[in-house]
Parts: sequence; structure tokens; C-alpha cells
Amino acid sequence: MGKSSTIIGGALPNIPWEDKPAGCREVIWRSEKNPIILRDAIPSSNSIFNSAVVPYKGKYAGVFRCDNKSRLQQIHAGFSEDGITWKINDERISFICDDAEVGRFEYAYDPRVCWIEDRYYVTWCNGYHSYPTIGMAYTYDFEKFYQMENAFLPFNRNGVLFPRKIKGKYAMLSRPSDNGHTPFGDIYYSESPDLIHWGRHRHVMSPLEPWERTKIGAGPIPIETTEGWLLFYHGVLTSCNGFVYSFGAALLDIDEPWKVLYRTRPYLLSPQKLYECVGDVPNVVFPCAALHDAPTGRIAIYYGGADTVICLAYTRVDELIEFIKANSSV
Ligand code: BMA
Repeated sequence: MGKSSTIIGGALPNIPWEDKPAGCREVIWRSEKNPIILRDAIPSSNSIFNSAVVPYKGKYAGVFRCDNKSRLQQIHAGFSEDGITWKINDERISFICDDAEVGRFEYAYDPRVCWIEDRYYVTWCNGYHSYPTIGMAYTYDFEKFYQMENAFLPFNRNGVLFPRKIKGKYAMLSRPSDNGHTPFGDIYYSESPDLIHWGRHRHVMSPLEPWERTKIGAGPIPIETTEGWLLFYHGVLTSCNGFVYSFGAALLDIDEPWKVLYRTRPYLLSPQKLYECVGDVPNVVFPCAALHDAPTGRIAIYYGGADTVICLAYTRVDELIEFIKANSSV
């Protein structure tokens, strides 16, 4: 066997964790506590799913997709001692923005949160003149959020920042799309000197295997490892009964992340449990965040189930990377 792979990053000793159940043959296993956040966790919500959590002051904070009872898509801040039991604000995030044209709220969904240098950045799918694009904001405390320029023109979704500059530039993955349920979609890479102006766009990857044949999109913030950037991404199959959302993983080159080194031929997790198969949109697992503990290689993945609830799954970096390499389609 080769050298074991490790995460490049800090320690998170209080990461949510459950050991792999005896007899489990999968490289990723679900929490016994799933779903960890129910659809009605706050009084105003129809559903809470596809959300992002990060370590914050020795505890956890997050930005949650809470569709309200008029089915408006909104994002809310939340806090947790342990990453499992959450207190989510009942009011949506009210962004501070000095440009009324950018700050005009229409809808917001599928947030990601990324610590870069000295603050947390939030990216999300942001309604701009009725069309989806990548909204951006930063916060220091999850109380005040300062809205920045939209990163791209419509139509775009699944904007995911890298946690550090790459060759002196900030970097983001995104998925150009359309105004509907988008029956296509590749992942692209863009860079920026200032997190405002984005360019030097590069193609990263297209759908390949049957489970992801319709479209793919980046999930959690990529995790830096000794083997490259570890990216979890969702892939969509169009069945005779509609879309099926699963997720897999890829390893991207550290300095030129548009170069895919390996990616999983089989999915890592597909909708199979009741809370993934039954809900407002059946048959969806949609990861938006992953916590990691470098010294032990433990990874906790947060994903939405059936566009209704939030779930947790676990893996270990060395086992996962060995699996990706041994089961790669590139
Ligand atoms: C996508 C996004 C996701 C959602 C998925 C399945 O287009 O809207 O938020 O989980 O569809 O409905």
C-alpha cells in the first residue's frame, strides 16, 4: 500500500462523529441520528435542507436554507454547541449592503460558508431580476452579514469558494445553468484578485457516469489533502420519474484545480433512506458542507434529504481517497 493520505488543516477534536457501524461495507456511512434537523425546526419553515456549517469559536455556526410557508427560499443563521443540535434564527438573514440594486432581496438558497484569511464568506444561489446567480457576503460573527457583488451573471448556481488563495488568486467553482430545473451542467473554475472581479474561467468536469449523467455541481468547500483538493459533488440522473440526486467525490490538482486527477465512477451516497426518498422533492441527497479534523482524518458531511431535512454522514480521508483512486473514471 502507498502512503496514507492526510488532510492539510487544523484540528477539530469536537467534530460530530460516529464510528462506522460493524458490517458496513460503504466508504461513507450515515448518522444514526438522521435526520438531524427536521423541516419544522423553526416556526416559519416549510423545510430546512441544503445548508452549510463551520467551526465557530470552539462551537459551530451555520447558514441554513429555510424555505418558508409561502415557499420563499431564504437563508438563516444558526448556532450549535456540538454540530448536531441547532438553534436556527426564525428571521432570515438581513444583509447589510451599500448598493440597493445588489442588496434587493428576491430569494436565496443552497448556501456554502468558507473561512478565508480573517472572516467567513457566504456564497448562495441569489435571485437577481428573477434569475439565479451567485450571491456573496461576508461575516465575522454570524450576526451581521455584509453583502458583496454577485460573482457572476445569471444563470449560475452552486458557487463554492476554495479556502485559500491559489497561486495568489481567490478561486471559486460554479455551475452555469438556466432559469429552470436545468437539464445540463458542468463544473467550472474561476479566479479573482479581490473576490469581486472573476475571470480566467476554466472547465473542470462534465457529467460522465450514469448516476451523474444529467448534470453535476460542486458541494462542500474543497478540502486540502496531500493528494489534491478533495471535492464532494452532486450528480443528477434523469429517471422516468424525475431527477435523482446522488453524490460522489473527485481529487483536483492543488495548483491547477481545473485538472481532475481522480473521480469516483460509482456514487458515494445515493437516496436510499426514507428521509432521502420521501419529502418535498423525492430522491435527493445534496451536500453543502463538510467538517474535518486533520490529525485523525475524520470528515462529517452535511447534506439535504429530499429537499426537506438535514442529514449527516461520515468518512475517513485515508479510506475515502484510497476508494476514489481505486474506483476512478479518469
Ligand atoms: C436543484 C436545487 C437544489 C435542490 C435540487 C433538487 O436545482 O434547487 O436546491 O436540492 O434542485 O430539487
